[in-house]
Amino acid sequence: MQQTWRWFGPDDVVTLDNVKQAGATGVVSALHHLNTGGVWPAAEVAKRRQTIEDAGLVWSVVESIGVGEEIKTRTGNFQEKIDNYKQSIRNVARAGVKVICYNFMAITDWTRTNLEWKLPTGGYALRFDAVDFAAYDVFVLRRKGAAADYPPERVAAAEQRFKAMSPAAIDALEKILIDWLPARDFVYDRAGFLKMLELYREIPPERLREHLVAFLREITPVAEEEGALLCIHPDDPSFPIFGLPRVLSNAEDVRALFAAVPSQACGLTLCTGSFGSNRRNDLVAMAKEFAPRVHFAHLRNTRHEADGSFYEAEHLDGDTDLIGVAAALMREEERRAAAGRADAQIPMRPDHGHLLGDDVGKKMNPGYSNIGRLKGLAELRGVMRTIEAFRAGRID
Ligand code: DNO
Repeated sequence: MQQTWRWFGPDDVVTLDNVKQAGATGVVSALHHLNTGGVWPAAEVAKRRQTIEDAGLVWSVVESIGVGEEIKTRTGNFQEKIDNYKQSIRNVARAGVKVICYNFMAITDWTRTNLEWKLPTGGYALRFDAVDFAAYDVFVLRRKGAAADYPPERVAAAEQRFKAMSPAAIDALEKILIDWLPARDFVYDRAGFLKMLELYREIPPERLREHLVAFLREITPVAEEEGALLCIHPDDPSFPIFGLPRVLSNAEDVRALFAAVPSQACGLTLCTGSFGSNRRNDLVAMAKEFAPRVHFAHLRNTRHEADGSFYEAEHLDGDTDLIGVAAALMREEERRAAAGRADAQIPMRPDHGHLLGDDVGKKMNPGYSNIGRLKGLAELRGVMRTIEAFRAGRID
């Protein structure tokens, strides 16, 4: 697999130099400052590409061109936004960046309750605490009908938790849940968030899926014309939150999408961490089944707890068998190479990393530390090299 690394642009404190030192060759980047629904101008795309190439790297993947709420809800100026999206696809593809990742999560992007959860080793991880989440949803946000979405014992635990929280702790939790950048290119306050939740009450999952398919039927032909590969990123977590509809949380969702839009240009970002947040997902089986249409892989791990919480574990030490996933994707690469396909190499990136060592206290994007990701990539590189050696018969 091609080893890539997410870089948020010139303001990212983890520099392109760091990317090279980590041994990645490809960069995953987006024009975050332009992710408000307009066209990404060709000149801006060219500028980002030049910056990456000047550092001796290649811009391999766009992650992400943001999909506005108008497109997901099919309200307001959604058609204009779809047209802009098409032009952005053309502009990035013509600049040579052919893999385009996006997601279709209503309002939110990946959601955690704690961005610096102390691990037994002393490093810090991202964590989703099911009780904190319910405490916010039921007792702070007071979303209509929220309590009915949780088992009664979780609501009871959440009430206790809420009663013990200081106003500052509540503010901190709220900031993490509805108002932070840049995993999302947008922020909400409580009133704005509740308003969006109301809008989505009218949109059950089947409707949201129809909206996704309608969107893809418009943009996939553009990607085909440009030789680009679209790859949807799964819902994170891969179960409903805030009562919002979900459309890409498990194998059935992927099957339904692939059947509705049967083009090779309409593919998947296999994010093992996002799908892995739902214990029912078998990532090795999913990697095998969907491999022909996996255009990009995010490799990270999760560890589940009895009460529904999970945290982001060591790359090789969570509940997901990342060695099995890597082996499945590498088999797919062999098949593609044998068929002479141009996309024989699947770009992968070590997704998220723990906050470790000298990185602690630096202003890094949560999950996007230097040392933690470097460690994740190094471990995954070791896995890939070992699989290669084994398959080449150099070891038995
Ligand atoms: C989390 C990321 C996601 C991802 C988007 C893709 O770290 O994998 O934020 O970039 O969901 O659109």
